[in-house]
Amino acid sequence: MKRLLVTGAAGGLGRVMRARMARFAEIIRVSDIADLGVAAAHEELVTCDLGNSEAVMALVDGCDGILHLGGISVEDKFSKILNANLLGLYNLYEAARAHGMPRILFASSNHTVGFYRQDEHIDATAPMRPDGLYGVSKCFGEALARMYFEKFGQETALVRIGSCMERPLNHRMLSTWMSHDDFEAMIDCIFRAPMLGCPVLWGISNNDSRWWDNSHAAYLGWKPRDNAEKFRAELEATVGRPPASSPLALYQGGMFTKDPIFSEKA
Ligand code: NAI
Ligand code: 15L
Repeated sequence: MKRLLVTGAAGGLGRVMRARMARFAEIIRVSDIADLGVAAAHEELVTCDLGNSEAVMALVDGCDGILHLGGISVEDKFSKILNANLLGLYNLYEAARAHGMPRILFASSNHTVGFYRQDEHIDATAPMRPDGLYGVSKCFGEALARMYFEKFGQETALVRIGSCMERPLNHRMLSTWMSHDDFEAMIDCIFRAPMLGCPVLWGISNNDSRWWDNSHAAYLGWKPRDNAEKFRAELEATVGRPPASSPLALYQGGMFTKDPIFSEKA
């Protein structure tokens, strides 16, 4: 690619991936509403609110691919989710439609299916069961992307990320964890694939105790190499197992299932 856009580049995952993106394109356009620091030689920095349609139109202009990590990433007030994850996504897809439909990787979330129990194994055809307004916003994002694919041919990978971080932090993440290396390899497969379409992909490493089946996406050639199991002994010795009645042990979305609807007044 000539130019890859990375949104949410000041965030937790964005900072890690920003540092790994140089090999993917000649120019990396990094964007966020928050401070992006100093540009590397191969980078363009653009501060932008995803909720601002004109700014997003300019942001996408000239890009051949979009790694869309930007947005509200946990349960929050609906007004914040509405601006970044609903309006922001609409703005992104309208901008992509106006600028040659660059392929998009949309960072969706396991919280689209958070109310499945941990003893259920599901694939990409399972009905959505979001565990909060954040999860609902990712369901909206997936539906929006699907509509732009059916109507216009806009390709998107809908990546339902489990827990992408340095290491799993609790027992639930022995199932949901995805290593940074495996995510980078997935990004590579998604942007290199001759034909992508609009698949739902589960963003997890090759964890022994996984709940989600990615076999429908074998055509992408993504083979996650890491396995959260290597952290099990250490986690059980330090954090321990949650009680069997805890949402952390019951639901795929863990504690997100217990989040309240946050008041706009607070
Ligand atoms: P994060 O919250 O650390 O980063 C998100 C970034 O989006 C922040 O830098 C924030 O400033 C930016 N942002 C928020 N509102 C914005 C707006 N209106 N305009 C422009 N930028 C805005 O989240 P993280 O962990 O880096 O996740 C990245 C993406 O991956 C998010 O979309 C999240 O929902 C998704 N995801 C992440 C998972 C993980 O394990 N890290 C798991 C599942 C999904
Ligand atoms: C998410 O969707 C969040 O963005 C992230 O912060 C993690 O909490 C992750 O899910 C998870 O479920 O572990």
